Amino acid sequence: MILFTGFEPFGGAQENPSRLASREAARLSTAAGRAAVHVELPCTFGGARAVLLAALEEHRPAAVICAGLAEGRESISLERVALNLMDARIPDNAGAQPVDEPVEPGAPLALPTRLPVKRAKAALEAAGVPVELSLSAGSYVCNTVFYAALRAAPAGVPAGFVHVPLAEQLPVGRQAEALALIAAAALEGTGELRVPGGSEY
Ligand code: PCA
Repeated sequence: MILFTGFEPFGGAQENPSRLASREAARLSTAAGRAAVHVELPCTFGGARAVLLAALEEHRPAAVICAGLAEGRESISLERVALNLMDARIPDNAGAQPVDEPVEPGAPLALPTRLPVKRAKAALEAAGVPVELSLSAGSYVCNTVFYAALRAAPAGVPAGFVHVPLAEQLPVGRQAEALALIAAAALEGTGELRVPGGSEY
């Protein structure tokens, strides 16, 4: 079972493509013989984490692909590092605005993704989907969910975070296809490609 998560709208927006794309990715994966569920997360620091932990408990997934919207980006962003940091630019949907607080006090500052992001990037490129590796998921609710997923998913379960662009930038159908391909790559194993992927800034 694959667990896909996406977010409700936030910051006054009407829609969030991440929830549409992850719902459709669960449908596509299931149709391709890889059972999957989609769970929508509230865009709140406390609630998102609680709903994610409950979903992990309930579904005991073999892979966890969490998605969220990154408005300024033009490609599918495969996040590489989760930070133990909450520093909110705007209040969340419950009005909370943590400043420089840890997601989990006493836990490591940073955790690496448990998705084979370079292999997934190659798969997306082969499918003609614009894709990039990203070193930071920010310090808002998405990063908190990324960090919480890595702390909570049992060892050996691939888990990670993907930022999607606005639907105007990349149609939701293509976003969904990308998320399903990332899950398929993760289920093939966490073995990574030995290719350079760094950026200079
Ligand atoms: N994007 C926000 C939170 C919810 C979402 O879809 C983020 O990048 O933190």
